[in-house]
Amino acid sequence: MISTKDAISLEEKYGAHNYHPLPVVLSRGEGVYVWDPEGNRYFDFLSAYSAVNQGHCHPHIIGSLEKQARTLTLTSRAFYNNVLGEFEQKLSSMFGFDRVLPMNTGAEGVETAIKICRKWAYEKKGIHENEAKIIVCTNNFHGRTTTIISFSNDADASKNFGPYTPGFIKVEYNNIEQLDLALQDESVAGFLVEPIQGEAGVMVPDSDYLRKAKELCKKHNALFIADEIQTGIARTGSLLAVCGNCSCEKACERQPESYVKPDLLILGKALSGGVYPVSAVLADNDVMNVIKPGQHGSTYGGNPLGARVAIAALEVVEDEKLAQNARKLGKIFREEMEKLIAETNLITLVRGKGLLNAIEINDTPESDTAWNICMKLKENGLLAKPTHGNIIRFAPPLVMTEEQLMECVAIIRKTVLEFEGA
Ligand code: IF1
Repeated sequence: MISTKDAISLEEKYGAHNYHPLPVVLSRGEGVYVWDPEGNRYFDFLSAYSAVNQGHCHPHIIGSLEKQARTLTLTSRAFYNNVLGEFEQKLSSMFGFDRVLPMNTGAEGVETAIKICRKWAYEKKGIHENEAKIIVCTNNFHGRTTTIISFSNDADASKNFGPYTPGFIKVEYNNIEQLDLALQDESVAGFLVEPIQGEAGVMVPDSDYLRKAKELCKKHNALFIADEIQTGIARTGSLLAVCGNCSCEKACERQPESYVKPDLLILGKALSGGVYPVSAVLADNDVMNVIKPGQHGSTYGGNPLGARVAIAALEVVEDEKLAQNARKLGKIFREEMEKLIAETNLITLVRGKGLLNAIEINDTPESDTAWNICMKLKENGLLAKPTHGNIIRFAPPLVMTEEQLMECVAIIRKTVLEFEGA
């Protein structure tokens, strides 16, 4: 097998340099573990940015993939296929929406939601053609297309990729007054929001923010659009982050009072357990039915292989009660980090929900301290990545056991205390 050194130098020589990875090469994965070519084992504390919630190479998902791959992979939507309907039914009933529009990547899901929202605004709300605006939040991350980066305020994501797509207004995240003000504009079609901002450093809004935002949207006849690509599929201790404090496997079975139902829900990443790109937009009839034949689609969107994989990935979430596990382990993890914070000056805080957490390192965003800690964590057998310089995101697969989590806590503890002593 190719060595770590050779694999890295091939990428360095032949790949576009659009990433700055931690210098570790992964050649195998199983559950919460990944291995490098030299056979070193690591706990995966990134889970491919929450795509691998079900753990690496989950046997049920891979079994479904193998079987379907030998049977039928792609038909295009020029014809029906015998798996898509089953997938759409499963997704609709699990998340409580009338209809599903399947795509592939997260960014395509976001683009789809934007298109549906605009079309709804012209055809249902009566906004004048080409005047619809969508409200977004500061420090958002919704993907990499030219339209999506048009409303990013991260210079790396947007600078020199213009001209930018018009039609977006920015308000401060977690600021309900600013949202209220922006919604006064009658040409506003919707509000696009991450229920917890991932890339921004796992920013959890006030507990009533989403509910109030939804109420304001309703009052002003604008669509509440939740990007749950990263937060959805059990990551935050609920099936969706908008499920609030309920951890059952269906939205919204048990605690309707804690649920903030979006008008448009965007899913991706763990919808397919990190096995094959599948994203989807969910909506009820009054919104989804603005899309008519020929008006939107994708060659691969809704293909039988992806649909079969996604059905299996959702079954794993239900069968293994991943939302409940994420909730339980997340609580333990933050408690353990609080204990560590009491012992060290290197970490200033821990925040998050379920198993989407981050710690802040006591140094400037320009420093390389968080990066160096991640390098030490790697040497000690745990993989995590810094974000925004001094924040480290911790998001292990949700199939982790409490015993494994405590082993990881011990690695983090040892690494941080050693680092501080050095
Ligand atoms: C990369 C971040 C995470 C997302 C939300 C849409 C998308 C994403 C809320 C687009 C994607 C990824 C993409 C990945 C890094 C990663 C990320 F740090 F950049 F922000 F997860 F935290 N909405 N997030 O988080 O989905 O088109 O990529 O399938 O390398 O850019 P995609």
